[in-house]
Amino acid sequence: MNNLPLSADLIAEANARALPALEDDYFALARKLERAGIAIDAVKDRVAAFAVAIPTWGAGRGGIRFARFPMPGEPTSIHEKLEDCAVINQLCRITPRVSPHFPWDKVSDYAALREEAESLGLGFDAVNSNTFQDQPGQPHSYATGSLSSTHEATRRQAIEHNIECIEIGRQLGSRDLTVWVGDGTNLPGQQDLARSLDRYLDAASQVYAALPDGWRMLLEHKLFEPAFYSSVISDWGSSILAAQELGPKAKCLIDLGHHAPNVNIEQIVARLHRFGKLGGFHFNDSKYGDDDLDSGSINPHQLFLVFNELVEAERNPRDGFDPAYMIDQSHNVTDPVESMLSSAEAIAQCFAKACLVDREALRAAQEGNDTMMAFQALRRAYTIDVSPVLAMARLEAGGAIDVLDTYRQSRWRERKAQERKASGLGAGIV
Ligand code: RM4
Ligand code: MN
Ligand code: MN
Repeated sequence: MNNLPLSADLIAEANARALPALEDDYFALARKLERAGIAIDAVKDRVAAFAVAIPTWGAGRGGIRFARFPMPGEPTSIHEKLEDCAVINQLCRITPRVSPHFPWDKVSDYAALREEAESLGLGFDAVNSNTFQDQPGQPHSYATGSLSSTHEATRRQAIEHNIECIEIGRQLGSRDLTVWVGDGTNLPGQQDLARSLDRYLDAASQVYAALPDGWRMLLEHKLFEPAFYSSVISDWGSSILAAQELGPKAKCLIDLGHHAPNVNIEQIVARLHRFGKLGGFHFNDSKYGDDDLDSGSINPHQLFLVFNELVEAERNPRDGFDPAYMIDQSHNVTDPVESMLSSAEAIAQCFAKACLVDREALRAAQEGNDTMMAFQALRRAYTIDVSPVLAMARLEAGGAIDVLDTYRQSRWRERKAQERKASGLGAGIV
């Protein structure tokens, strides 16, 4: 970790200016929590141990089906993306791992990439395969499916790509393969709905068979897009059935944006955990569909309720509960570094609030059917401003008290705009 991109002096100077106000707020909150029998340092320790991975593809400006608006200084290679991810982690200290996507992040030497990341203070999280796009020169198209394709050769190509991702992940130090397929149909009758699932299961089991010891295969479901009539792994029901059929190394991954409107996602969390199948999370927020908006920007209360279930799950672990947490967002008009700093903060806030829930009071109210007091147990925790705990944990870990202000002072993006080549205008997610 000898290559951190921002000047330590800049962070230290910004922290020195912000420290008196932080100490004031921290000790006021400590007194408030003490009255409720909570030791603030214990909460701070839990926050300090919390981590959420960042996606390499979130470091660049995203795009929609209609356009992409590049920003000067955005990264255009995996190396520049790692640099930006290192800036994020240097400031917030809760994003020490990066989740790569292949073939987008392909390089010729993965041992060197791992070293490069380590020198930036970063490790690698889940590897993501991509069989939802065709790549130049690819022999078989995924236009009508990948792991569930009706063509044997196309299925084989998709299986081989996933196995290649595992091999790359092994070199990078990952231990999870996340598989999201866009497979599905766009018109009723296009495919036999039962047979396409059979084909998916058969192909996925061949990927599963290639998992090294200690690895997991995370199945990510998504209701629609790119398939608009039916998706093969459309919901948590399909996902858990597939994971159960594949075996113990297969788990389900919940992306917050991949559900029907108004679905009770926190209940899905509890259900998947009950069956030992909750393997990972993609955090983002949405108003309409898979909007990939910044975490906590639309429905922070839902995020808190999700963490409430995750903290419950931590207290009652099943099947080695150890979910892979990741941010999965598309930053279309903001500086992606700023969006991810703000999102990591929103996510950690909800985690910290969930840690503040008086579990005994909640349980007693639930057992006694005291509906209002059960809700109040959650409400009391949700309304506490935990930002001083987060800031103190960051400061002690070497990060910045005010992440966004320090980032702006560093003039990182302006400096990179002078050095980096311009990115393309093309539409799409990368
Ligand atoms: C999908 C899904 C996947 C991500 C791609 C880029 O909607 O969320 O996790 O790999 O987008
Ligand atoms: Mn996702
Ligand atoms: Mn998505």
